[in-house]
Parts: sequence; C-alpha cells; structure tokens
Amino acid sequence: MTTHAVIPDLHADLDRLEASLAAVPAGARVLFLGDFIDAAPEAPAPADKAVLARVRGLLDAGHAQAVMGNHELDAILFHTPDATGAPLLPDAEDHRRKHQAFIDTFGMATPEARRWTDWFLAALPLWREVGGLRLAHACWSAPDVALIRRRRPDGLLQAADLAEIAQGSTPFGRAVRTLVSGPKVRLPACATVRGTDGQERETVQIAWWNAGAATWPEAVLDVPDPGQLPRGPLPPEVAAAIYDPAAPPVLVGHYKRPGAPRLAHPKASSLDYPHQPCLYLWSGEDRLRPDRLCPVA
Ligand SMILES: [Mn+2]
Repeated sequence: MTTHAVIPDLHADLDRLEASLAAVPAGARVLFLGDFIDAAPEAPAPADKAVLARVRGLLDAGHAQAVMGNHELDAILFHTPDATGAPLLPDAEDHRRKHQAFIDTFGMATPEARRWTDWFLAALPLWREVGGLRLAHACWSAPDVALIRRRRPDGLLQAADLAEIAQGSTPFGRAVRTLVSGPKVRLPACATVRGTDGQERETVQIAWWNAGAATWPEAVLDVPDPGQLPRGPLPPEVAAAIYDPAAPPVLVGHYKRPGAPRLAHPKASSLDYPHQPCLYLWSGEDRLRPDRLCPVA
C-alpha cells in the first residue's frame, strides 16, 4: 500500500513546508490538512504567495491532495462582497491582524486575491477519505459531514453557500464551521469554568478526538480544573460530536497543541504542533501508531 504523508498547518511558513516535504519518503503521496496562509503576527518572513504556489503545484501535478482550513474559508468570505459590496466576513480587527500578510501581498478583493480564493473554493474540499484514512482541518463530525454531503457530496463548497456560512444562520453553515474550526458548545448555565488562560468561559472547545468520551471532563479541551465541569452524562449535542471509536482513523490540524507531538487517541488526533512540527506517515493502519509520527527538522 502506498504511504501517505499527512502534513498539518503551514501558515505561510515556506521553511516549514520545504522541511516537511523533505521528510516525505520517496514514493509517498502528500496529504495537506489546510491553513496554508496567515502567518503568526511574530513570524519573521510570511510567504503566503510562495507557500500557495508550491502547494498548488503539487496538487495540480497530482502529487498531493488537501482539505480546506478555517483560514482559507475566512479568506474566501473576506474577499467576497455581499450584495451591498461589504465583505461577507466583516473587516474586524482580530481577523485583519491574522490576515495582514495576505492582504499586503495580494490586496483586498483584488483580481489576484480573488484568483486564490476562487482556487480555495474549487480545489479544497472540507474533508477527504483516502483509503481507510479520514482527513479534515479541525473536526470529523459524522452528523455534520452527513448534513453537508446531502448538498455537496464531494465536500466542495460553492459560491451559493457562502452567505449562510458567514452568518452561521443555518445548520449547513454551522456544520461547515464545525469541520474547519472544531466544535464549541455552551456550558449549562450553572457551570462557571476557567480556561488555561484563567479567563471565565461560557463556551468550551470539545476534545472530540477522545473517541468514546462519555463525561464532561473527558470531552472538553483546555479546562485545567475538571472539578468545575458539570457532572453527569453529556448532552446529546455534545455526545454527537465525539468521535466513534469504531470509525476509521482521522487526522486533523488546527489546534496549536503545546509541546512535543503526540497522538491524542489511536483513532483521532491533531498533528498541529507549531513548536515541534511533525508529519504522520500512514500506511493503511486502522489504529494510528506513535512511531509513524515523524519530526520535521
Ligand atoms: Mn486552523
């Protein structure tokens, strides 16, 4: 069986892209997990154009496949005007900070910016299944994939979908957000929870990869004191987001996990370790193996 090298978020880092590709064994196929653009504000040399050109070259040549990240989706919405001419994604300070290098390179809704965002829409599906491996940018939620599949069987969005995604006004729009940005849920009103940053939270991110999780402490991400969490079983909408341990393995990026790369679960894991980049070499195994996680120099 052909080996597939799964490469997580690149965020306009050409050195990381080239180092990742150098770690791909000869003959392996490359699978990218999205978030090609939008360098961290402190990045020394954002290279949106060079990273996109390299990735597109590999896709066009049939050497690689990819899924869409939340940064590509936000760029599509940001460079697409609504009926009044305003961007579908409002030009807010926090988004502009993340997206500034792309704007500096390509401009705002210019023909060149639109050429790239049109390519994101046409070439980057929300999910891929390669043999027995599933890929998405932030989450594989079976009910959300099923809901989107009814309208877009191949996972590729169309221009007609964009307004409802920007507004989050429909189940379809919210399902798209869950796949590219991960599930977040509102806690029961009685719960007061502080995150790792010490801030009080009304919503929490779901550690949906904890396949089989049945309680709040097993199901949430980045809540340092699980004693603050509600007791009892998960509400149905949270339980539905947790990965089925009998399903095929799935890899995502997105979560900017701290420290050294590790698999979160043998069936589902993020590969996004910005401080110690890695890739995963998949050769058909039904349970992910720690020894297939490779450091990127
Ligand atoms: Mn992301």
